[in-house]
Amino acid sequence: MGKTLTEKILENHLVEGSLEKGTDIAIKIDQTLTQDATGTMAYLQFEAIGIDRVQTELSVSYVDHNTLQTDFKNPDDHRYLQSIAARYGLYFSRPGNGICHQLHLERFARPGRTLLGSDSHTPTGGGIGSIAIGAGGLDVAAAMAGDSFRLKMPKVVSVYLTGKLPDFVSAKDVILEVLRRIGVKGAVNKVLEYTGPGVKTLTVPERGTITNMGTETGATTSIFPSDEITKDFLESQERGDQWTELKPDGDAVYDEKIEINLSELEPLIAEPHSPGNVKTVKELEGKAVDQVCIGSCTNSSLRDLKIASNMLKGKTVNQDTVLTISPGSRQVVDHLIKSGEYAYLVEAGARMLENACGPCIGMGLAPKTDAVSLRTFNRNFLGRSGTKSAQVYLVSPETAAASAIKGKITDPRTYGRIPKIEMPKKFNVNDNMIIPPLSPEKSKEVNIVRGPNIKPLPEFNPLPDKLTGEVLLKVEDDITTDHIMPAGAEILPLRSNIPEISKYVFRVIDENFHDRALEKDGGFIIGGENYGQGSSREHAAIAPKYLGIKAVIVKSFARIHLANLVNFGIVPLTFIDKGDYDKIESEDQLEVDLTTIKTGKVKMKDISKNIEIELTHSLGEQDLEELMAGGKLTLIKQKKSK
Ligand code: MIC
Ligand code: SF4
Repeated sequence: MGKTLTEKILENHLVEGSLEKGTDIAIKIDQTLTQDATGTMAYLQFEAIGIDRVQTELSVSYVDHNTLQTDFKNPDDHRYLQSIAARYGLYFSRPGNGICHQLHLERFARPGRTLLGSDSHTPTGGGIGSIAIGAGGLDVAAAMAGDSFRLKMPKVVSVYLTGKLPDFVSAKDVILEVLRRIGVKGAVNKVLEYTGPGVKTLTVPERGTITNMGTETGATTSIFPSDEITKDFLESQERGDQWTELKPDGDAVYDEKIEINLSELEPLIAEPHSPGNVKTVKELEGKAVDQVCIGSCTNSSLRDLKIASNMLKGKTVNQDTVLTISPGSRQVVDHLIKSGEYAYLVEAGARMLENACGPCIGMGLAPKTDAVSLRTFNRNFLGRSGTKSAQVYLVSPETAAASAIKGKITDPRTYGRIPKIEMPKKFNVNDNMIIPPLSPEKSKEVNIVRGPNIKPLPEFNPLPDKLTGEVLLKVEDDITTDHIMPAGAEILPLRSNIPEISKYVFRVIDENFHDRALEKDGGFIIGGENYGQGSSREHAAIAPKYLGIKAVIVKSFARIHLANLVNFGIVPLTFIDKGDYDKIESEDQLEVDLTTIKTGKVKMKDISKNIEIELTHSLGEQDLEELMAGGKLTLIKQKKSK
């Protein structure tokens, strides 16, 4: 039986288990990436593991999230990260160099390699034919220490592309179409593998846009084959020697198939507050727009900014609309400057921002009260922009540019002149903002620099057999990590300070959560489907654990968050009968008996309602060992001290 590309790469990296779908497997990790907002915690954990040098083929530490420096905290973290990279053998991408995923695609991602990143959009690397997976910082730290990465062997979905994108319709519309069809939990524990004749019509950065935002479907990752187009891209980045052809077998068997005719697509838009709320731009045309933001790891490649600049050439941004541009990398800016296209953006009145995540994660440029903000980004979760009342819509660069000019939601096909863009044969490669690893001898002499905001890691105890306490919060379906542990300019600088950041847990939906959790000495969270979708931030587990959360009991979990809960000793349980969700209320007293957890079943008493409910989980033996020890790090340390 023929194999899919996903199966081929996973098989090459298999350390434990088999290719049987849904079973636990462990794979060897070739490359890792971190960014600053998750990296500080990941490296504190790496230090705690106590390895002298990273064990991977390549590990890169990027700085792109916490670049707004309103006090000492973020720059202190940057210095810490730089010193860690020098000490432990990593590449360090300096602040200002660009967004991790864009940079990794340009400079490091390789066909056929595995990449584990402490950021949920790591699958951008799937655009070049790597198996690139997002994970919590501790899993990335363990991979840097040479451990394999555990996951459920995913099902493989063929996304079969035919045709060719029409003018003004782009890669963003492809992934919005996928989201329109399968929604934000449609690909949990699945890989979206792109196949069919339409694949060859898409360049690597366009493929990266698609695999990047595949994250919003809950997919483990997304991947494109490595073909002649991949070869051209690698050559244009002076990395031609890293190319290898990769494709599925002709008779590969897929678990599911989605067919998309690119020629039939039209501009799409995701409405607030979920990337899964997809409509056609036509349906919303004419709505006044206060802010347009172009950039983020989804849409900040040279191609995307060339389209935007050429559409804005000779025009002025509407007087009632603010346009921001955050390019993906210095390479992108360098090209735009040398070709003169940067000037088109400046002359049109765009506010030119740093090469960083910026407004995507609420790091500056928050929209005004009740604003309509149109963004080329991948997430529009409530409050993420920094303004809770803002209505954020997700669109392509074409739709964004056309709307910025008109000041209202505009179908770019009505724009008129078709912007002709010319892509360079060779990119301007300049790695002078990437500091390479030091030799093992030199690195031993490096001192780690720690600012006062970097607090020691909290320690967690082994779990007791019985968990008791109150339901502190009951929430609905699709609760995101931006609800659990919000980000933004005020909170992100606290990522290396768990006691401080824990004050903001659930802040967007429940202002008193922190105080109540402490007052009640911890307790339980009840949730619906797809709990914890979104970011890889392990702070969404560590901070609740710090506040005494014992178990999270839901209808279903998002993949990365589930792993993070285990990593920090919060018991992730699911209802066997989803109807039981309705029986439990906030403030109920619960008692959860963990003595049978190894059987896969757990009994819970709702003492207030005097009922018994059966729960289950999807954890393997090793997960359970880590969980019951109080978390993965506790277990690693215990094993080391023996
Ligand atoms: C995001 O897009 O939500 C982030 C910020 O990049 C996160 C990582 C983080 O919270 O630091 C992600 O996607 O994993
Ligand atoms: Fe940065 Fe936004 Fe991409 Fe997350 S989604 S890595 S915040 S640009």
